[in-house]
Formats: sequence, C-alpha cells, structure tokens
Amino acid sequence: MYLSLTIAFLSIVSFPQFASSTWNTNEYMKRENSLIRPFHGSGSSLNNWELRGSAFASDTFIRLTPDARSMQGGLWNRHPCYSRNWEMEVHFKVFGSGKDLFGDGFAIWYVRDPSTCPGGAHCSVFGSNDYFVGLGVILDTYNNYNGVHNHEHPYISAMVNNGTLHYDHDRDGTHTQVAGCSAKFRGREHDTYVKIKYADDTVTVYTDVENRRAWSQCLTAPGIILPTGYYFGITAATGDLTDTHEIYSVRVYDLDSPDQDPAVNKERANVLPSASFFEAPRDHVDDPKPSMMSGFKKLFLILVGVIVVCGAIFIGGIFYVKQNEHSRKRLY
Ligand SMILES: [Ca+2]
Repeated sequence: MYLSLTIAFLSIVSFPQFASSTWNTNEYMKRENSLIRPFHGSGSSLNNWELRGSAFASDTFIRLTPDARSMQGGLWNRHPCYSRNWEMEVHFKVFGSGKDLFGDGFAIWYVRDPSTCPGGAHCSVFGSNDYFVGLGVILDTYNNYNGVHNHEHPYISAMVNNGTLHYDHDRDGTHTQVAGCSAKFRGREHDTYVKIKYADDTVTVYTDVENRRAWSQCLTAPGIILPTGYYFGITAATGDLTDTHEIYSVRVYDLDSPDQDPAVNKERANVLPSASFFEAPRDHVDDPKPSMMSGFKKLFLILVGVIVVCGAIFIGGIFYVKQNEHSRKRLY
C-alpha cells in the first residue's frame, strides 16, 4: 500500500516534466476513453469505467489482482472508441513476492464485447474471454511452454481475432500472434509504461520499462483491419502463480486527421477484425535424426580411413620393392 502510494505520488510529481518533452501529447486526448488520477469513485465503481472481479480502485491506483491465487480482474471502458486511428498509453506495474515463479500477466483489449469475466464462459485469457473479437495485447509474465521459445519472458504479443481463434497458453499464444517482443516490465522499481498505436492499419506497440522516459518499439504489425466502435479494457489473472497487477493511468488519443471524411469512419464500423499476416508458428520442425546422421558420418570416416591406410601400405610396398631392387643392383 505504502509503496503504491509513494509510486503514485512520484509519478504525479514527475510525469508532466517528461510528458511534454519526449512523449507524444500533441493529439487530442479522448477523456471518455481515458482514466487519470485521482480516480473519482471508489471500490468497485468509476466514472466511464467498469470494474470486474477482483479489480479494486483507490484514489491513486486500480488493482486488477492482488498477489493471491486464482484471481481475475477487469477494467472496462463504457464508451466505444469511434476514432479510426488512435493511441493508448497505459501506466502500470506488475510486482509480487515470487522470486522465480510468478504470473500470469495482464492484457490490454480493443474488442467488440467488454468482458463480463470472471462471470461467463471462456474466461481463460488473462481475465478475459477466449475467442474474442478484436485486438489483444498480452503482457505475459509466465513461460508456460515446455520447449524452448526463441525469446525470453516476460513477453508481449499482439493477437487479432475474429472470434474463431483460441489463445493457447501452452504455447504462450505464439501460434496466433501477429508479432511479439520480450520486455522486462515486471518487478521494476521505476514506472513502467506501454503504448499501443493503431494508425494506417498498422498496430505498433512501444514500451518504456527501462526508466528512460522514451518509447522503444516492441512490435509492429501492418495489414491489421480493426473496426471503429469497439471497447478498451485491461484485465489480469493469477492462477497457481500470483502477482499484483496495477494500473495508474490510461490515456487514449485521437489520431484521425481533422479533415478526415466522417463517412469513412462510419463505413469502418462494420468490418470484421483481420490480419493479413500471422507469424509462422514458433514451434517447429522435428529434430533431424541424429543417430542416422552420425551413422553415415562414421561409415564415411571409416571408409576414408581404410582408403588412406590401404593407399599408404600400397605406396610403402612399392617404395620397399624399389629400394630392394636398387640395393640388389648395387651389390651385383
Ligand atoms: Ca504464459
């Protein structure tokens, strides 16, 4: 509690200084889609936002889950977003008592249906629904995969779904992601931020988790079609493993140009989410059969060895015969 309040205070004091210099604040902030301290309302109700499950609001933080088992918490915006191009910045913190084992993580959503989890079916994706319709950006802290990923955890991935795809925890969603990146966002003393930008049909995710006060690009995925009129939400879950997942602010900016034809945005309301490109599955290709390969190699080496030895004996033999002939000629 004390730590959270301290963090909150420091953030309030320090945020405006760097926000104006290095961060993007030129665009119009959409108040009805944003959430800024102090959070008016308390406990389980907030202006413009709905809290679900274990989510709890104080004046300075929204705690999606406490550091306890089997929790699901959600924070859902009540107003759909009608901008075609937008940007969402989330100030968050993930921390807990676990040193090596912790989880599961949280997810930021732009979806057709705000989740009612933990009530309802398919509440299996970080406190929200599987088979969702829209965009999910998942900040996964626990590596569930038995094999070896070619990336480290914590891991951020983006998934676009038209309602038919299943998020596979066993592979940490790598089968269905459009792109991903590793980011050490958990257990940091300093403030941690993530930004999702959707502009020109491209989803780009940035992070500021190294206390640099500047965005670094995590992933970018072009060819993503998302309709207007969907809802923003942030959800988190714990299972056997636990962590505290907290949100300190959500800022949504409108990136549409002022002269954009409103009819274009209206038309865009009816499309289904789609991605032109999915990353190739990260689990792969059976291992080559090592015993057969080494068998061939061995046979080859033995053959070469035999040829070399035979050659040497043959040349040595000729040399010996020649030498003998030569010495005989000299004696007679
Ligand atoms: Ca995982």
